[in-house]
Amino acid sequence: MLSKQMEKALNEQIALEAYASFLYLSMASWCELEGLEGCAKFMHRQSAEERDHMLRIFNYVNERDSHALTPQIKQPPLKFKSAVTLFEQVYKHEQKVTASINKIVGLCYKTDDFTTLHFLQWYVEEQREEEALMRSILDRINIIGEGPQSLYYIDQEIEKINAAEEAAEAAGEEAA
Ligand code: OFO
Repeated sequence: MLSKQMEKALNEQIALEAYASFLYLSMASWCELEGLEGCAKFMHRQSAEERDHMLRIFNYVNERDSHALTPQIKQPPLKFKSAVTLFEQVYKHEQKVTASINKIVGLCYKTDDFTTLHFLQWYVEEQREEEALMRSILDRINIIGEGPQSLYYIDQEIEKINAAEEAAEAAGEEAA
């Protein structure tokens, strides 16, 4: 069984991952309305991934004979100033998630919960990858520059990332 403190921390993490899933879904919707098909597809995939992150923790908490709680989700923003501000917000949110995971890792050491520590290693690696991906997207956007004409090129760049991720997923499935 998890300690009460760990159960609470993991339930808060469930809520954070769930919020990320809804935030990215809202971003996907906005991108679709703006005609940014590549960005919309990207955000839909991110949203689905975050739901998966939430469920992994959810199932882990119950598996440890503790109580996983379905979180209340606050309303995410519905509109975004630009593609740049949207990706800046994603990056900022991912940094927040990383900080929260690191805090729980710290709690694992403090309470000698090495089972949860082992479980969280996947998240530590995932956050490193996510932050690096978002930083590379922001770098590309900065190189292209802002403005209405740039949007087409930004969307094309995100489409390239979508294609690479789909190819990686397909390769993973073949190997399995
Ligand atoms: Fe699950 O927070 Fe992003 O990856």
